[in-house]
Amino acid sequence: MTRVFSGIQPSGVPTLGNYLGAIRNWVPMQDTHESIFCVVDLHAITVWQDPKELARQTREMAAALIACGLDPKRCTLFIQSHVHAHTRLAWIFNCVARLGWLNRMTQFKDKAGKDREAASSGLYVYPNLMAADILTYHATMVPVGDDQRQHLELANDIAEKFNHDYGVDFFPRIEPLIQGVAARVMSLRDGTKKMSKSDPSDQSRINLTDDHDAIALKIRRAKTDPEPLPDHVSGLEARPEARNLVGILAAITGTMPENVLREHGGKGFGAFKEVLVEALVGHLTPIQREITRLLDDPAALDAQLRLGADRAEAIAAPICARAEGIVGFLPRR
Ligand code: AQP
Repeated sequence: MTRVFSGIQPSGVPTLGNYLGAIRNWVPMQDTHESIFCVVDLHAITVWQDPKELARQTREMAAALIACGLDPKRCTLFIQSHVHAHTRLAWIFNCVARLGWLNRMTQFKDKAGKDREAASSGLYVYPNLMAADILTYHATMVPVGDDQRQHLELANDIAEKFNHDYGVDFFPRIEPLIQGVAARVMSLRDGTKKMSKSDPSDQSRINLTDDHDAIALKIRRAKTDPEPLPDHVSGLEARPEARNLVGILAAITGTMPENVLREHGGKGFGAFKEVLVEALVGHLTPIQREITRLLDDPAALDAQLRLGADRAEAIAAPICARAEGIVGFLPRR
């Protein structure tokens, strides 16, 4: 069975972008692939996180993943810092990846912003850790949102260079799996920027935990243009905000944007936004109830994550140890 790996940062509440671009696509994979999913807290601290909040958000993220349909019995679900192979292999990859490769990463440029000198070195080498996350499981398929495509290409470059430099055929090639009409959900305030859990404006995103009123307010305030909706997808060209809202409704109702426009083309945004609010509330309410239920029993949640970490460790540690042997590290006897 193909081994699948993916992760999500506990850097805030999961957004509709995380859900539609990634989490929702992970759920069916549990039945068709050997699936490993991880709350990547090591990645989260590449930008400042309040320690208490990080701990709370890590549990909340794990609860949200289960509430969205990940079943710790059918997949391996764990917290990244609980399995040390990730950081051990990441160090080797820090020494394999070239600075020129990292300099091309657009996520670093976006997140570091204008003051690059002040960014953490962790943020810079983030893609090397991501490569280690995947390759310490010899996973070959990685379901992610479109924003991660460049990092996965880099992971393949690292795997290839490792194999070439040490004359081995050890790390496999990774296939990104970028699925669905909502592979990139955009900010509600700026249709050219992706929706992010750490965007300073809460109005830019729908959080999976937002209640009816919050969703209604954010969607009603979402930036749009003055034109009514077109009848055809070609009419969404150069209208990023309209395209985003149509894409969200299509994804949440399990259809294609052309079908949404067949039904709503010609409407103004006022009426369309009300349809979108109802669809979002209907879809997210059961997930929110389940998150609350799971967080009411943190000991049970932690026990599930501990079992997940044990299972992950059993796969990752031997692969990492073999990589260390290839590099020439003397085993501890
Ligand atoms: N806007 C998005 N549309 C579609 N997919 C998205 N993903 C993130 N944003 C969108 C996908 O969600 C998965 C987990 O992402 P992550 O938490 O590991 O990192 P990220 O891509 O940096 O997500 P955020 O929400 O933007 O977090 P912050 O604000 O902390 O940086 C990935 O598969 C990603 O593609």
